[in-house]
Amino acid sequence: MSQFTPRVFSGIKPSGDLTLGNYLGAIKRFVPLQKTHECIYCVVDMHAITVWQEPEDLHEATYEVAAAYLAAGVDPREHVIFVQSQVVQHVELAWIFNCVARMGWMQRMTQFKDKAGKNSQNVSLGLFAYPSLMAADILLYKATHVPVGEDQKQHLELTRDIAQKFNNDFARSIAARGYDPEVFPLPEPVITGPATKVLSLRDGTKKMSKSDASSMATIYMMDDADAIARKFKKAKSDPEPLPSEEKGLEGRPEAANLVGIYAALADTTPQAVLNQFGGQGFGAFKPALAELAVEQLGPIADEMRRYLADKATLDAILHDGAERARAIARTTMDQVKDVVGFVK
Ligand code: AQP
Repeated sequence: MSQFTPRVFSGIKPSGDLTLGNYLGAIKRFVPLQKTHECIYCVVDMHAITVWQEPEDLHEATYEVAAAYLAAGVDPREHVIFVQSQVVQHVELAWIFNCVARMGWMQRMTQFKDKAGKNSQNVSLGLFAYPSLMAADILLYKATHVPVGEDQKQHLELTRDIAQKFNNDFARSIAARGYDPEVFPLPEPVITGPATKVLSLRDGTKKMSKSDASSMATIYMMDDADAIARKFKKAKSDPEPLPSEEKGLEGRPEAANLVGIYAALADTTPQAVLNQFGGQGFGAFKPALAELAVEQLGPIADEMRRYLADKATLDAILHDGAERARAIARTTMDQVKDVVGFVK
């Protein structure tokens, strides 16, 4: 039996309006985990500033992420919702992890390479160190499970490497101080379901992203019915009808993406979607998909607007969450500092 309590941690950056990718890849999947795990969901504002954010936009987007967690059905009484910058221990642990992680590990991170592009000498040091802060976010709470989209898989592997190296490097100190056998668990990524990588609606080689310059490529969680219908109508597809077997989606990324989105929204499988729509063209499928998306996202967006109009309630929920997060974070940091050899 593991020495660690099953605990879920995940976070979203307030770096723009939330997308259907954030919803299906992360937020929607946060909700059922509440039945089986203690859950901690964070608005990771310190990650957001690794690239430039207008302060007013960051401020509003922070509330938007919190509102999305609540509107989707996360219960802040039973579980924890908080803002990363309100719990100072994240940076403390991240610094220690900067001294555990190796340069070579960080240089392999494909998200850094993608985001830095040809500009790698001119991006922030924070963008390079991002995965070390992410490891701190997760391990501060000794989380065992992390629901994320596919794009975060490599960062999760790095988190495990950092946890393992910390446990090994300090094994003697850990044993001597009675924290046996390990300080950190090796957290498992939870990457499940038919929409772990929602693609841009305009380019089947790119993921849907908050920071995409084209709003037509992206369905936002707070888009109205007209915008959703228009964007799906214009979404890139192909001239073939939908196949009746999943295998027929191979080599058709745009078609597979739209079927995956439908399946995730309807809580079913791509094969079940093809059982219903196989043989039909996109002229019939896209309006059905838009209707389903409006039906699912509409009530959540209404609830988000209700929360966003009542910042006092959001602040109260976030302050309470930060207080509860801090209590766990302090215990971990007392242990970590002791193990590292810092004087109390
Ligand atoms: N397209 C996607 N499909 C499935 N899951 C996705 N996620 C993001 N995009 C997709 C998941 O959403 C969670 C929060 O992500 P994040 O805000 O921390 O960072 P990100 O992955 O970099 O998201 P964006 O939308 O692309 O933001 P920007 O443009 O600011 O970088 C994660 O679990 C992620 O996997």
